[in-house]
Amino acid sequence: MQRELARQFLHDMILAREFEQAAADQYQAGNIAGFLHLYPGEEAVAVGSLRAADAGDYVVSTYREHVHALVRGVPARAVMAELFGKATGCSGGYGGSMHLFDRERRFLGGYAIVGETFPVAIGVAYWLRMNNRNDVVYCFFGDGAANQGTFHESLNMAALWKLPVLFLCENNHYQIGTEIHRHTAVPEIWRHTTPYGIPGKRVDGMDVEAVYAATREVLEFVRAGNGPMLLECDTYRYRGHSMADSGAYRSTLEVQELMARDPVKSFRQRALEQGWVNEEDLTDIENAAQRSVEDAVRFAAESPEPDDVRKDVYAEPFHLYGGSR
Ligand SMILES: Cc1ncc(C[n+]2csc(CCOP(=O)(O)OP(=O)(O)O)c2C)c(N)n1
Ligand SMILES: [Mg+2]
Repeated sequence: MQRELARQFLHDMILAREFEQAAADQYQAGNIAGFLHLYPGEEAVAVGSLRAADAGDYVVSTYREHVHALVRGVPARAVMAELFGKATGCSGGYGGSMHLFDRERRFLGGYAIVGETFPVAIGVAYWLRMNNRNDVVYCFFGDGAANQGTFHESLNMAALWKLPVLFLCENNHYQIGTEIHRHTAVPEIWRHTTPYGIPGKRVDGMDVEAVYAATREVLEFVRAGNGPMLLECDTYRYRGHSMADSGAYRSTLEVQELMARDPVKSFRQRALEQGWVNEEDLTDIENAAQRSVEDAVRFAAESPEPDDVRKDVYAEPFHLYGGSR
């Protein structure tokens, strides 16, 4: 592993952990409304997979997407301001936590509906194929989403048309409070692509290096025109499903066991042992992450709210305003 890449992983994962903690604090302080789904525990998935992407690749994500956006390069300020519903947010303050969007970075959302990402991703991939483009579409989804009809419909079409999609499953073993063996008959999600002739693979999602290596392999396959592939990342979320959920349906022992495999702490340790960083470097990375998140919160708090709720609403004015617009 190159030193630079190791530092990048550390930077991203430490920033992610810091950002999500600040988001939780701001939610509790009443500065963020609606639902808020946080990512601690799953950092190695977003960082390992997205750091393997090219700048031209597209990303379609779920409602647990703050860290995907950050790793893709959306500034922390723009993400936090969106969480606050401010005009300076990456979706102009109209989307909030579940609807981050950044056209320039090809980050196409942020979707609140479970399974909504699949048709969007294959639509983009179809366009790429029609235009002979070599880019790949990342389609993030959770273990629970694998039971939606859209998953199977999209797999079928993606296979038929050999679409350049990386179906990336973040298997955190829970669909809100329902554990995977209670919601999915065959809990190995990577095997669900078999009837469609799509290869699948599983990787330890708590290990950023493993996720990075597996993603590179999958991308190579997809970019070569072989059609889609699925990568299942075995991971865990440390917090509840959203801020409204304490996660009390899980045993303390289970949470403790997974906490002992913390992807941020374990890679931190490994990077030290390998001599990729020293304690001083780590302090610098941690301080920089803290400063950047504090700055993002300040920026979000001081930013104005959107001033026109009708902006970007595409509807017949007659129905909305009685024809008197
Ligand atoms: C179509 C649809 N049904 C139900 C919901 C309510 N809901 C929100 S998140 C969620 C669980 C999804 O679990 P999973 O796909 O494993 O993702 P995770 O939250 O674990 O990342 C459900 C059922 C929804 N948003 N959309
Ligand atoms: Mg899940």
